[in-house]
Amino acid sequence: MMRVALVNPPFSKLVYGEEYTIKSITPCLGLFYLQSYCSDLAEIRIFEGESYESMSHLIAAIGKFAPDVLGVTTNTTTWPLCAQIARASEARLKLCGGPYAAFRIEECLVDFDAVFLGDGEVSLRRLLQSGGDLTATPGIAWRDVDGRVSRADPSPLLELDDIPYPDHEAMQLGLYQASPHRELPQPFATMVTTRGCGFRCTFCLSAVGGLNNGRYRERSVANVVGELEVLRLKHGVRSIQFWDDTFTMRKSRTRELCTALSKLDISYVCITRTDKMDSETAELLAMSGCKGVFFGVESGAQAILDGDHEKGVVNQQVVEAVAVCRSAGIQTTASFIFGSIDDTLDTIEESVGFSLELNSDYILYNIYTAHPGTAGYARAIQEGVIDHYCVDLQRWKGEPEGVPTVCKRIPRTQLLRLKAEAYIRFYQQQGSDAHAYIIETYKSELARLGV
Ligand code: B12
Ligand code: SF4
Repeated sequence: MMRVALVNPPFSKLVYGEEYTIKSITPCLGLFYLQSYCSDLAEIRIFEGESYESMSHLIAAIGKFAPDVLGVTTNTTTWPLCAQIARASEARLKLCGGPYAAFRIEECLVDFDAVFLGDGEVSLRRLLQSGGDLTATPGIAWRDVDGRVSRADPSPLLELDDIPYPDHEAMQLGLYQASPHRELPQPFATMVTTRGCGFRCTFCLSAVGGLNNGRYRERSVANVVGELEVLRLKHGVRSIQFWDDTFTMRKSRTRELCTALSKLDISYVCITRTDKMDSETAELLAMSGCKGVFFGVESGAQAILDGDHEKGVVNQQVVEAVAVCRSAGIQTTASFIFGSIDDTLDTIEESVGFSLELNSDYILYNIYTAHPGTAGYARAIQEGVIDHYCVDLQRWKGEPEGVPTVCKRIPRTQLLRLKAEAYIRFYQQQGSDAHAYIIETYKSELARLGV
């Protein structure tokens, strides 16, 4: 039997910084789905980078397993580590997939033999069945004997109910930790009940044009409940973090799912759009165990929300969505983006002002990254803000994640400053001692930035 190593590189230090201790480590579901779909064909082991002391420990563990096939999941942040893992491996076939690789084929084919485009289950299965024949594998890009990039026909998209549940046993649930903000009862697990989203937000790879062209697909409620029962009865899981892009996409499904969830005695958190939340939905979520909802608000300046992000939401809907959740007893997190192409000091101040009035329980202020494959990335290139960039800490000095800022009017350091100040303002306004450590973290950040 072939041996396959599937690797998720470590990311928390890259994303949250060395000193930042608040982190949520959750299993890489995409790799666990690949494993469950192909486990009869190969010995597949998953390597979660976060659980190793360092990259060299991770690389040594993969080497010890001596895989025939190495598969690495990529995103913009971790790309340099993905390439490093491939270079260090002696596997006969080196494969990559995930959100970065799908849109950076040529770059990935320097260190990898093939790039998997979109959902990987069917493609990986065909590859393993063929004994590693790339020419017999749908849904990939690879270099042919002349070194030219070839693209196979896309894989058919599976019915999600046809994919076996990920192996929760193998996930070693104890390895992972939910975000401590959430106060979710342990043990917890993560799940996706849908894939894709299909709205048109220009910064997002789940949008039209992104992975699987953003196509929205659902698992049946019965299939979801079956997995929840395994988690509850076999693993004693008491809470779930649903990673669906838009958990409440369809009202009738939300009703059906919440009715089923209410019988399971499980607490959960989920993500959705503000225009997919109303008082009925909030009540349904609350009675079925929902403790928290994450909303991508993006900007409090309507002109930026419409122009840069094409979110398709008006800010009054954001206000109402947060309010109905609060009335139903559900905590909310509002996530904002600073530094989109046309953001200015005024629009960011408008956004911060909006966030302070919104009265959400938690807040996230992020700095915009133009991810390859998004409409925002294409626009940034078209308008000459960036060229076709590589993730490169040398080239983009001072850019923490090695990617360039695309904001036309505000440089990165100033965005970092605005972000730290916004966090301090938000949590000072909340006034609770519980948030003192966040305020201190961002005061240190301001000191580091020389303010
Ligand atoms: C859960 C999640 C997280 C979790 C991570 C959990 C984990 N351990 O992986 C947390 C909260 C930590 C997180 C953090 C971040 N995330 Co995130 N996250 C998601 C989310 C919502 C769901 C991922 C998921 O489970 N999908 C379901 C599985 C089934 O799909 P999949 O992962 O794509 O895998 C399939 C295929 O892509 C393919 N495949 C993937 N890898 C491989 C490898 C091989 C070898 C093969 C054959 C196939 C294959 O096969 C899989 C099965 O079909 C996605 C959005 C989305 N809908 O995908 C964003 C997403 C992946 N995140 C994104 C981003 C930007 C981030 C952050 C950078 C944000 C930040 N600044 O903090 C960080 C970076 C984290 C990191 N790993 O580096 C972007 C990535 C864009 C990009 N090009 O990088 C996404 C796509 C959001 C978006 N819509 O734009 N994230
Ligand atoms: S609604 Fe959310 S998941 Fe869907 S395209 Fe927009 S940002 Fe992405």
